[in-house]
Amino acid sequence: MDKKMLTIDLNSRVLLDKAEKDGVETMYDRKLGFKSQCGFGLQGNCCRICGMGPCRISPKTPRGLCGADEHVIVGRNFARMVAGGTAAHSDHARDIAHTLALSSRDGNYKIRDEAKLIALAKDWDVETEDRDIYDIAHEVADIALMEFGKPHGVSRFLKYAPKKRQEVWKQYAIEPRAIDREIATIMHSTHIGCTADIDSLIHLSLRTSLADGWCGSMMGTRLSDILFGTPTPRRTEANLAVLEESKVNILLHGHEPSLSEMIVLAAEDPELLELAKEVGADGINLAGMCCTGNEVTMRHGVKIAGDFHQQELALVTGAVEAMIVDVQCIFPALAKVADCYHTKFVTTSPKAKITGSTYIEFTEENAYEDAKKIVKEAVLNFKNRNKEKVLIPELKSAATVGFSVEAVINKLDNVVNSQIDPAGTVKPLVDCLKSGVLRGAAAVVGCNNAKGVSNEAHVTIMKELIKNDIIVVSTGCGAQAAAKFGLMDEDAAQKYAGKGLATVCQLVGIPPVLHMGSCVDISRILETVAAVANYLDMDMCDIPAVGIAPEWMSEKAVAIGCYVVASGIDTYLGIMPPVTGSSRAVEILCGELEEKVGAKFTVNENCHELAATIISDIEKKRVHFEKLV
Ligand code: SF4
Ligand code: MSK
Repeated sequence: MDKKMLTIDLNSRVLLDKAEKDGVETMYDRKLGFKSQCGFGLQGNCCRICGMGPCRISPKTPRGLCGADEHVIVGRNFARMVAGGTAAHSDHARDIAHTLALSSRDGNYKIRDEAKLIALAKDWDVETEDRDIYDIAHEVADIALMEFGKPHGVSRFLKYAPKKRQEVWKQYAIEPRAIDREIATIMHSTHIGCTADIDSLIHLSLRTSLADGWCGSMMGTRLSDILFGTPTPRRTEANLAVLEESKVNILLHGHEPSLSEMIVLAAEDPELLELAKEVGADGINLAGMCCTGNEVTMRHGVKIAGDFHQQELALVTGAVEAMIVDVQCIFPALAKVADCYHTKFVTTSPKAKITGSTYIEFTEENAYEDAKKIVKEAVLNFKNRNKEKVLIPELKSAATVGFSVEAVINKLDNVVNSQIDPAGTVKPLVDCLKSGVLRGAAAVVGCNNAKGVSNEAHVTIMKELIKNDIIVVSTGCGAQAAAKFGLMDEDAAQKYAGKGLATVCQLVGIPPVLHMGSCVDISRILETVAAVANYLDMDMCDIPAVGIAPEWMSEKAVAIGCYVVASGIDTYLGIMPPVTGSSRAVEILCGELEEKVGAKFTVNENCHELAATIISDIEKKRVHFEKLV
């Protein structure tokens, strides 16, 4: 098989050729090297939870040594994926809360959105009158940090969901308690000799996932907005052609904005710009990958170099002086690829040290100095670039990014008749959904997965949905796929959208696919659906809105899928999770959950069929919705 057929991104194809010539191995080579994947692993029925294992379930060996059957083994593995994903998102939030605790008027981290801080403080009964904004920030940070380990009560963020949804969570007993407690409970319950009941394992998974969506992730987003500013729409460009031959190219990859925000500042430092001149460069060019890329593009318009599957290929351009990473979604393979060029692969977090990288620890206490040190390394490395090895591919697309909930509402105000309607609400969106001008809304989110063709499912599904007047919002690497393929440019509405959506886009001044941020920012999507449901006094499961992860791959995505379903939003996956080893797990996840939480999973690895199912399901949901409104 031609490995270039494993991606639809033409820049990636050019660089796969170059990698071959340069003798560089990439994920695409490794994929071809894997003749087939382990069937037990694919179905989720291999257990290595205790030292007697691994135990693999087959017709001849239907139980593990302890007697666990396929349902127990699949359920435990699934629950542990949810715990892993929740831990990653929430630990990110914990770091942001610590950063908020360090904020000060004359320090590295300042408060950029005071109104959001005051609103959160009031929600949490923190005194705000006649107090210094930083004192308020520190108290809010302490309360946020308590959400990880508080001994009593449930998540403080549940109250942002519609009342009816809160009732569902109470009734089904999935209101999450402290974040760390939920993660620890899963790790304990899935230890050998604990929970051996698939219904219970899925129940635990949903409760833990809600600790991610309606606590960890939501906290990460809100506190990031408070510290770094709530995103507003801005223009940018996407794909590897954003690298510049004449400049020092620095790639920011990973997740937490506390590092990338400082790098953005350091890249403007006159001392470093002068140094760049001295080494013969025309300046410093920052570009982002994965969710760090999303964070900095949403707040600063930093260009998007690419997505998860392009991280190695970015280095293959031979034009990157430094790839700076913090946590999550970083290929260990980058160390080897960087070795083939002059690129410095800089790891910065004690949580994600990688053999073969240059480790320069980043600490929030010494943030600006650390960031300067890292950028200086990159600048000094410019002189080591081998011009003969440089190939920057040609394609890039323009995009408008930065659609926080506030920005969406602000845009909607463009069509409010101020004589009749108040500004600052989701009423225009509700009106479009009610009238059927927009048939529904879809969140297309998540990663790239080597089980499929990179970007194909994302782009196919998004195009089908907008053609059928379903507005799309996107985060994570899905958002980067949309930006790369021109779906986040305003003119995409006229090119690809149905008549209703195209009209709305033109009136409001938005593209048909809205960039809402990084993986933790799926909480922005939850808040938007909640706002629509609240406006209509409905539950979230009554709104014609769906979640879609066409190319998901990470444990974080499993946690996200679970909390989106638990929030009452039907969720569609383009890659089968490792649960097919248990018929009962499939029955619950893809069926019975609907009775309990009002939503379920649907999986289809054929993206055309999946898109058709989604469109038809949204139309079915409209019948119910139209009766209610
Ligand atoms: Fe085997 Fe049971 Fe141990 Fe799993 S927990 S490895 S099924 S003995
Ligand atoms: S970065 S979790 S590959 S979206 Fe958030 Fe992309 Fe998925 Fe990582």
